[in-house]
Amino acid sequence: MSDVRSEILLRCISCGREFPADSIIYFCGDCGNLLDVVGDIGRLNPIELKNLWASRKFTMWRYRELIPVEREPITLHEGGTPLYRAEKAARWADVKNLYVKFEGGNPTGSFKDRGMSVAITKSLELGRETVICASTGNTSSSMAAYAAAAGVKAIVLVPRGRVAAGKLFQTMLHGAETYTVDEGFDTALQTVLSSSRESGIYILNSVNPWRIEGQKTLAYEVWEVLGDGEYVVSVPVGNCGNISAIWKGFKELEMVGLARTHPRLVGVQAEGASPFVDMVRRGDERLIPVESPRTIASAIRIGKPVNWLKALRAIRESEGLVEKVSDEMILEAQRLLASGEGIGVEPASAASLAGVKKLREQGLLDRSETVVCVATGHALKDPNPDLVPNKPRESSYLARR
Ligand code: AN7
Repeated sequence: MSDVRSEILLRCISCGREFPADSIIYFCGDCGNLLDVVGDIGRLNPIELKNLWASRKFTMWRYRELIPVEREPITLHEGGTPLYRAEKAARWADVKNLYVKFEGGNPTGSFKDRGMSVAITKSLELGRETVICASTGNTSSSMAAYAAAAGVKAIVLVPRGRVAAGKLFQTMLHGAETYTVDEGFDTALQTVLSSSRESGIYILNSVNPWRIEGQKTLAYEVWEVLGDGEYVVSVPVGNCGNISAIWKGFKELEMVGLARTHPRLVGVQAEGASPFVDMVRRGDERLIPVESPRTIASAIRIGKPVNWLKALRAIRESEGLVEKVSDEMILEAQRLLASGEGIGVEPASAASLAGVKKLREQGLLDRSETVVCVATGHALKDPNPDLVPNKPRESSYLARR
């Protein structure tokens, strides 16, 4: 079947100005807003697509008709992650059905691998030999691994002393040239954006619209199992990229004619880093940055999410909801998933489940709902034995038990 590659372009999400797909830009030259990758997907045949996808192995590249790259992709077998039924978590959050989409099952242990597979492939198409990102740790781990696979040089900026051990280790092990900033993620990203304006080094943060093209495939995978959208998808929110990507995926399923409806999206932030949730609740379109974001969930310790406008549309268009949760509730959800379900996730990832419970407690979500919680990263990313009450005991106690 033909695909959408020939008519691909970049379009400003605000003023609609269009740019050729091979432009190396992240923001509209006119109004400064973000860009979307768009293609004429309406003319694809939904039945043919469905059969083709089902005939391929379960990685995100089974959806390649909707992933606009030209060359053979750089892949480490990303996507195709498990969707677990989680009954104890459903009882804990007080909803009828609950599933966990376990993105920790990706090659470097987070959902970022979906986006990096596409973005690194695009880097090669565009002839970029060096890539750069700012990161709270998962983006840098993923970029470092995919850059290694592609033979491209990786440069990383991370907040000093505030990146989880597993992530910093991965970033270094995969060979990224790593720099630290004294401030948080938001400053690191500003530094990347301004340094790249001078150097021309290709940015692989989620301002890069090709990242979104990979991450949207999570929606296709959930849809393949659960079908049309009579459910809620809960997503931890930091820089607002992933929830925007997942929404793009669900919308495209409708545009292609594969789905008749779409799920409602729920965006969850940590209480100490909740500029997006606060804006949605105020009902305006003015993101007020949080100067010193605080939360145990270091992955989403972000005060100035760049993709907020895309994410706002995801919540509004899907008739979704937002919620913010305490660190205590995040850790409780993490322990429940790990010791009740056998699903090990990092704290930021547990925010999606904690948010569902809190929405239920407040009566904002119905008990009859089917919910998919996106568990964005693996427990081993952020090991912290001090936070687990279950401590090892000396072996002589074994005889007395
Ligand atoms: C586990 O790695 O921003 O809302 O630099 O690692 O798309 O930012 C990580 C984000 C959720 C939030 N869960 O996603 C980074 C980074 C985990 C994450 C998010 C992140 P976005």
